[in-house]
Amino acid sequence: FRRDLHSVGIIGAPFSKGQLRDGVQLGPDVIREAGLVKKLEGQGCVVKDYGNLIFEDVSNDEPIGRTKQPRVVGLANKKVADAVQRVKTDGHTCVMLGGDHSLAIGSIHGHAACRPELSVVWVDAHADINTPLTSPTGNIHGQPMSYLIRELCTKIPVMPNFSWMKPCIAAKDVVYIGLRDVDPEEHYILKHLGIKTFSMTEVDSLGIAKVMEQMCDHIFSKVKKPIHLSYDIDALDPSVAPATGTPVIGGLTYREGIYITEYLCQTGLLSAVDVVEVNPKQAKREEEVHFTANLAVDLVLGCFGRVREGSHLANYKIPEP
Ligand code: B3U
Ligand code: MN
Ligand code: MN
Repeated sequence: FRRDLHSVGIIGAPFSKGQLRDGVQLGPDVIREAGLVKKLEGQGCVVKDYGNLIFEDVSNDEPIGRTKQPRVVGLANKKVADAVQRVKTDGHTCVMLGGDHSLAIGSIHGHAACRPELSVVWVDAHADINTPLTSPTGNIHGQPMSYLIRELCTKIPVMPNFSWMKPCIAAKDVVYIGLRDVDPEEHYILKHLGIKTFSMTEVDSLGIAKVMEQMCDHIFSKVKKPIHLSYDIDALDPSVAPATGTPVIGGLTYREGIYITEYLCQTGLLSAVDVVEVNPKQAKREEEVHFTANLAVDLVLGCFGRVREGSHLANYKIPEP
């Protein structure tokens, strides 16, 4: 068997304004405090932590239609895009720690600037594919996919601080896993564009192993493109990931969640990973913060070679007395 050497570049994105709950900006720090860098190094990764991005405030960021705080979200995502592009140019697999899921706009855009042909694996309870005109809440964290998918470009209004971006992903290159809270308008968009989805129903009926096989059959049907994994912690069941803003009952188990990362690691094509929506202020007890953050760390470890059977160095010898 083969043991890949992973070079990992970490970006913290302490940003919360794609939604209204305070606390999700603390995600990068609680995930680091759970030992992310040390644990990655402990499994043989070479890690460069680029630290946290600093996001500027925008005054008078009035809603546009229903869309809340569009200017500050647009500006923050430009920063994320530039940072991800830098990490990719430096030759690492990029890990973007959120922050809310609006940050996937910048993360995927920056990734696509370096790898024009990308597949996106979106692991989430939600589809996050509302357009600014279909969104029931106006929160941009429920909309990032609609900005990124080429087939939706005529449905997205012009918005301030978004002129730096253009849609860069084809609908056929997107796969969802874990869906269980999809708005009717989003459901229409998913069906209309023929996007491949594995909702919790498919996870139940097929099992996670078949889901991953079929997922890969879909995204690798023609050429093998680099994979962008965008992992919303609320894909996991609230019993294992309670510290998040919009928990939805009936989610992935810890084992299913980890299996996704192990499987994607095995493809050898993981090129960037987002871990978003960890919100320590949404926990009821301190303990919940810790197991949600530990879970986030375990997901990243799974992306970079950790396997549950254990592993050892190629030159290991049993000590002789
Ligand atoms: N679909 C709803 C709710 C939502 C989306 N993402 C989260 N919540 N976390 C919306 O606001 O677009
Ligand atoms: Mn999400
Ligand atoms: Mn979600």
